[in-house]
Amino acid sequence: MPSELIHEFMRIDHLPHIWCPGCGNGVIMRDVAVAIQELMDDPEVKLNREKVVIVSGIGCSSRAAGYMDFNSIHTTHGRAIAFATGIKFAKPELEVIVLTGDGDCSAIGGNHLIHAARRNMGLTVVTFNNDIYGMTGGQYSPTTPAGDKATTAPYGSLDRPFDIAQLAAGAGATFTARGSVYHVRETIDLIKQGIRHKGFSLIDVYSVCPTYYGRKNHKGGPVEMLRWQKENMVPTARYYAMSEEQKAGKLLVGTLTHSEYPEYTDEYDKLVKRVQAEMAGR
Ligand SMILES: Cc1ncc(C[n+]2csc(CCOP(=O)(O)OP(=O)(O)O)c2C)c(N)n1
Ligand code: SF4
Repeated sequence: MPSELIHEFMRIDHLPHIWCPGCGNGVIMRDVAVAIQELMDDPEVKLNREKVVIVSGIGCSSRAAGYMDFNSIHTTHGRAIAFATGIKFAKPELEVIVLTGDGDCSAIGGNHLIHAARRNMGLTVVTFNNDIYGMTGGQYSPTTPAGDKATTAPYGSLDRPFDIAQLAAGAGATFTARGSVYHVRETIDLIKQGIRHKGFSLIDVYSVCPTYYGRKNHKGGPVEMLRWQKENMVPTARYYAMSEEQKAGKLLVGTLTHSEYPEYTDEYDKLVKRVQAEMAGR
């Protein structure tokens, strides 16, 4: 991260951070900071930093909320979206951004995820998806690929993994996208689109955890894990120019679904006004 950005957006007194060398979390945290900065500088948007709230749960990735110098809250494991929903309800004018791990948002927090998506709550969720529980020692998570190893699956996981973006889209999210720590520029742009989208948006960012997922599954170090993303994840323009054969086994980096539907706090406000008018007319 350039030093101006560190001084502008980081709580220097919270450093050094806890992340392992080669972890993807710092890259995604920077993507979020750059996305915010670019939206603050964009004359069409003029995002007000004072209106940005960053909410996280618990996990290595969730530490980002503590390191970022915004109105931020580091909550409890699995409850980031629940806290964020409460904040958005209390002050709908705030731009509420959730930073969450794959375990945090799709295991213990799975119900909060699907119901916030179903309601189309005006939140932007950025998942730091490293396919494992990093903080607690490498247990498998709902995104661990079937057959891959984890502390709790020493012979390989039997479970079929979730595609978090598909899960959110199926539950009603109106903007879903996939990014990666290799595809920095694309991921920043997707986060910006998610913040600008009115309604529930989720950007599933594929991260790397060399310490647990990489080591247990012989994926090499951070460089090899990033190389995998470079070779197997394809940005939109190139992806759609590929033949079906070329697309086999490749993952799109870009917008996955985008639709319009009334945002929940707007609808709630209308409901309150309608009921107040009815009561006043009695
Ligand atoms: C209610 C509750 N259950 C379990 C835990 C233990 N715990 C802390 S972090 C974590 C998993 C974190 O995994 P993930 O959300 O994928 O984030 P990562 O550490 O990989 O970034 C667990 C199970 C807890 N703190 N609170
Ligand atoms: S355990 Fe994994 S996710 Fe946690 S800081 Fe280390 S590399 Fe990152």
